[in-house]
Amino acid sequence: MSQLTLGIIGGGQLGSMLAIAANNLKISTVVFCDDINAPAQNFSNKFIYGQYDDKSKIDDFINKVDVITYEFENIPYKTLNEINRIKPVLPKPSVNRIIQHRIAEKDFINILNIRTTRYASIEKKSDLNSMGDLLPGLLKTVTLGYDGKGQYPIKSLEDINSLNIEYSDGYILEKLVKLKKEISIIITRFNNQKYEIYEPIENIHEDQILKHSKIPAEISDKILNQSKLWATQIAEELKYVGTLCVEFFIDRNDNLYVNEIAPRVHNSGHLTINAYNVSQFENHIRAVCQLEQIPLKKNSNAKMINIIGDQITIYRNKELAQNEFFFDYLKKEIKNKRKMGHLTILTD
Ligand code: AIR
Repeated sequence: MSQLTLGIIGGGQLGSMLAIAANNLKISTVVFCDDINAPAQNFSNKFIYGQYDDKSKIDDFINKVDVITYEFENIPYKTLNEINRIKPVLPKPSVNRIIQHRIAEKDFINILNIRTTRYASIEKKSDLNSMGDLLPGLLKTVTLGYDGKGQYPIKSLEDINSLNIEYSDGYILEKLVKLKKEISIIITRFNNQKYEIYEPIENIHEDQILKHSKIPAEISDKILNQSKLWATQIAEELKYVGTLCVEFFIDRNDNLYVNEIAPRVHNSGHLTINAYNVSQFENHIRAVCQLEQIPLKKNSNAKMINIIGDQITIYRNKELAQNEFFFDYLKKEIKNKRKMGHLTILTD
């Protein structure tokens, strides 16, 4: 039995599913989170509640673990870096620093000759006046924000007047593509330069929140191969260790664009728990803890439905069919637009 203890920074649903996967591999877990009600404490061996800049809590956490990972890209770089000086943090904090910053992230992708949507940095309101050709677009905070938080659709320059935002926080304006489909690739890179890559997942968003995911994605072979190649190039260039997700747009002319990178396990990959021999979570643990790499095998096609807000109360009382798998995130408070659970349906 392994004696390894994994530290997980962040305690939401992704942390929960990582802790469960670690536990199945006989690895104990300590979750460190700034939310006293963090759901992952229900699945970890230990839980440390503290702010991410609380030195004594950070020291306590470091002392209890051998290797550290994180489940949320919004963890401050400073915290990750400080911890990494003493015990290994994987993926390495410099990866998170690039991806936390939407402009640095897109610049990095473009340097690899991989297409993104067009974008510009917005530092003050007047910067938007000359941005007509990036409209319709999406104005996003450069750092922080997820699930549509800190994002403002802009159809025309008039829309700017009704915005009540602090431009000095730093924004990016991204031109919208004429969207046909969204897909994601989940890839795990191991320390030894080897990969396990899942087939593309097709995603449907509603109100900027992921609603459904399914495999197989209905896409051409060209898009399938290109998306896998780009995700592999990104993971390699970052010298990434662990599971990473690349989200893509496909436009009406079948052009592929990288939307964004998530340096972590990803919501669209929840279906890998039931559809594959090894889930995205288990693969992440295997990579960061340097365990054996197992070739991926799909056992079934699948569809995943995100359960958002008060829909959770319906699912908590729902009788499940044999091919349905429900996961309740056990979040203390039901909030509008909050991801509360998911249901995976194996389709054949
Ligand atoms: N998460 C991370 N990036 C995007 C998402 N959805 C997950 C993480 C994080 C949790 O959402 O697991 O901890 C936060 O959810 P909430 O509902 O507390 O904001």
